[in-house]
Amino acid sequence: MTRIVTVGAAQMGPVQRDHSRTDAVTRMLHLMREAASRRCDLVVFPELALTTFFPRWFVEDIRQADHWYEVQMPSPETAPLFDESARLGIGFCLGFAELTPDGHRFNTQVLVDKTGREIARYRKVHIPGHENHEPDRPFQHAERHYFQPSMDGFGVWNAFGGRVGMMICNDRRWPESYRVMGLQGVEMILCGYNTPIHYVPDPSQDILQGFHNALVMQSGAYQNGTWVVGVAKGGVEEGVDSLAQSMIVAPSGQIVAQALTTDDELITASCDLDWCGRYTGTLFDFDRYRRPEMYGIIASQRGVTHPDGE
Ligand code: CDV
Repeated sequence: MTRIVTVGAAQMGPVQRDHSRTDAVTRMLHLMREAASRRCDLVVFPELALTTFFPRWFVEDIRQADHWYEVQMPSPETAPLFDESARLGIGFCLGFAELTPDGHRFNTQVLVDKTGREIARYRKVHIPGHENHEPDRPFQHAERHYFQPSMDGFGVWNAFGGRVGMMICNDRRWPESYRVMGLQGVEMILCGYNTPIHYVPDPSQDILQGFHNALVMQSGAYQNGTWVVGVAKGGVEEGVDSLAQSMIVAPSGQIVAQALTTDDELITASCDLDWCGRYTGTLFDFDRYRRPEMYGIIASQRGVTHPDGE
């Protein structure tokens, strides 16, 4: 029996500062219903989907930013997503800022099954940007001020008839993210993102944002024999233009669906999870061909050491 998961990548256009959570949820409900009408098993929303990308502003006293975080999931504002998921019989994955009861702040994605029940929670591992206010920037990317990195790492869960993993935005640029999930037999990785097109530390990368986005997800998919679902919050949000180009990538590395707009848009693909085995059972038969004894420094060393010891 084939194992087909029909997945929807529910790209969102901008969520402006004065848009409420209810505004965002209303848009997501619309996308979810469209996904259900296209027979999706699962619909994936972007990183920090409920609010604007608030790390673009710096506030010294982080408690003044508490209103951007969710202290419960579901909450009265987000419950309609869980209720509609159960009513329609469709799972979903949602990115949000999480403030835990003991005061920890994470950039989080939740995976919910077709009955509206939480399966898993993933907290972002690679936190990009800066810790302190950098007033010379045209806009901030202070994720390192607002979020602590996950201590749990990359999990893989039995869900939707296969093995599903999650990562968030900057995680997709790091080969280790995919490999840690690949070594747990992942078959589909779900990834929301907010990627400003202007990369302040090196603007020469601006024109390459779309290329780099595809490059990392296509190579990660191929090298680990997995489906990858990348979902943007794109368009001009509070004056900052962000990459759209949401895509669904096959284990072959081929893009099978890609968003055309920079706004709310659903793209779908029927993903044969058994296709993963064509890669993980041949070229990338990890057990047969990997040489972990040669890769020790990947797990033991953080930065670069040069051959001359500098
Ligand atoms: N939200 C993100 O993690 N954004 C980052 C930064 C570096 C733009 C990204 O990798 O796309």
